[in-house]
Amino acid sequence: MSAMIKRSAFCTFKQVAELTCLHIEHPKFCAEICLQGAQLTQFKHKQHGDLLWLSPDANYQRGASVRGGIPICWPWFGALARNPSAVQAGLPSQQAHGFAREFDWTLDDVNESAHGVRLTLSLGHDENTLKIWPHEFKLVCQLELGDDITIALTSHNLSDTNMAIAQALHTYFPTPNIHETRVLGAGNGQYVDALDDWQLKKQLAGIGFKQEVDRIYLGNNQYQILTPSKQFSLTCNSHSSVVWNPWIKKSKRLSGFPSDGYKNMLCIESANVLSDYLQLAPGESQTLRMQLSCVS
Ligand code: TA6
Repeated sequence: MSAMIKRSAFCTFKQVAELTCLHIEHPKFCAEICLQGAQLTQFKHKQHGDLLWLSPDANYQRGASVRGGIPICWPWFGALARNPSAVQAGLPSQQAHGFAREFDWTLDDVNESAHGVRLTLSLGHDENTLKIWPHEFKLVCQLELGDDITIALTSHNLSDTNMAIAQALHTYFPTPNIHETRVLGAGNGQYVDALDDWQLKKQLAGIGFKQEVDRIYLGNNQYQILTPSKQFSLTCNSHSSVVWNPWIKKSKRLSGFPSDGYKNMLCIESANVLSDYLQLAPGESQTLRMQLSCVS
């Protein structure tokens, strides 16, 4: 890995507290990716500014995702018990959002140009992952960073049994004021309300924020996120997504999260969750793709 970075024009390794991160200084943007979880934690475009929110209280510690950026939730989403039975597969109760975000990934490739930087990182099974999840797999994350952020997360089933996976790219967006932020693109769709006994409900028009929101939207929603300072576009190829803001009470009990942090962030998560989970036959692969742009 270090030979690759030695040849790089824009990338250097940096130690941030307990984590090894790749720092990218490109003419178009600067960014930070932690090897732990292949987590893009910071992305600042030279014209558009920050496309991601990073908590001012974020901890860079082993075994837990950094609060902000784009944590990768895999091979289950949220509480294991809330996943489809095929995904639970009789596993004992474990940490929320799976284990991929808690392990160091390998940096396999760095491809640089005047347009941007394409990084490829991977995580494979080993004795530690097999203790948690008894499947042989390879997970490959390709990040294309330039004027936009494009992520392709490919799950490979290397085992001789079927594999059921739920996943999410848990993207934290910045906003100067959550009270004046709206999300379009889910209108007339259905969602499961994780805060109201997981009931199925109908979304009418745009999503506003006046209380905690924790919803799983069904369908291939192409989102527009309208904040007082910027407008983002988020597209993906899956048929489920999550919209979350912790609001006042939950903000107080989240790790690495300031008590008033809810005012300046929202999560829109490109996902394969609930009925949209992945089923991979032996040898099969599937890719979750998302693209995040700042459109004004
Ligand atoms: O995506 C929404 C959610 O499932 C919330 O319920 C909340 O738990 C959030 O993820 C953050 O989870 P984390 O484990 O990263 O603190």
